[in-house]
Amino acid sequence: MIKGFLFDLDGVIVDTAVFHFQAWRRIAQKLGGDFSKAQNEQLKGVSRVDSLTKILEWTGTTVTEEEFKALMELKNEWYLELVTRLSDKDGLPGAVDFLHHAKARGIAIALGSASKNAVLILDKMNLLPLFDTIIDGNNVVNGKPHPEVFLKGAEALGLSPAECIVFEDSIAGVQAAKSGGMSCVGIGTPEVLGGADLYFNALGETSPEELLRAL
Ligand code: B16
Ligand code: MG
Repeated sequence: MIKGFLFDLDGVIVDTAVFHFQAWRRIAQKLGGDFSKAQNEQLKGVSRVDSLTKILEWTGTTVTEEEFKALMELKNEWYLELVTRLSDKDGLPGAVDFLHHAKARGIAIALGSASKNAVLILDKMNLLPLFDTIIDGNNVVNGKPHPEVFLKGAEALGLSPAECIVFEDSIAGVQAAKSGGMSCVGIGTPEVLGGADLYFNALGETSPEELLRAL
C-alpha cells in the first residue's frame, strides 16, 4: 500500500531545468563549444560534477582540478542569478495543488533531488512546510541513477521502497526509482523517459487519489 510520495524538484515541481540549461550553455560557450536541447536531457537529474564532466567531453575540453572547481562555481553563480527570480507562482502546472492535496490526504512527503540548492528553491516557493523530509545533493554520496537519494527519502519517512511513489522527469531519476524498488510516475513522455509505471505531462493531469488507485 502506498503511504509516501518522493518528489524530484527540477522538472516536477518547478522548471529550473531551463535555468540549468542557460547557465551550462554559457559555460560551454565560454569553453568555445555548445550543446543541444537533446544533449541537455542527459544533464537532467544529474549532479553538478557529473554535468560538467559531460560538458567537458562534449566540448573536447581538458581542465585542471582548480579550473573544474571554478567552472562549477561560475555555473552556480549564473544559475542562482536566474533562481532569485523564482516565486510561489512558478510551480509547474498543478504541482503546488497536487502537493497540498497529498498533504491533506495524510500522505508522507519527501524531496529527492540532486540539487544542492533545493532548500533555497523550496523556500522561495513557500513549499518547505509541506515536506516531511528533504534529501538533496548535500545528503548523498551517489548521484542518480543510483537510488541512494530515494532510498534515504523512504527511510527518513519510515517507509519501505514498495510503499512509495517517486515523481521524476529525468532518465537518470526514473532509473534511480526503479532500481530502488519504488513505483515511478514519469513527468514527460515514455519516448524520452522509458521505464516509468505511468506518465503525465504535469502533476496537474492527475491526482493523489487516481495514483493511489492505479499503483
Ligand atoms: P545544483 P533534480 C537536478 O535537480 C537538476 O535536474 C540537474 O540538472 C542539476 O545538475 C542537479 O539538480 C544539481 O543541481 O547544481 O543546483 O546542485 O531534477 O534532481 O531536482
Ligand atoms: Mg528533475
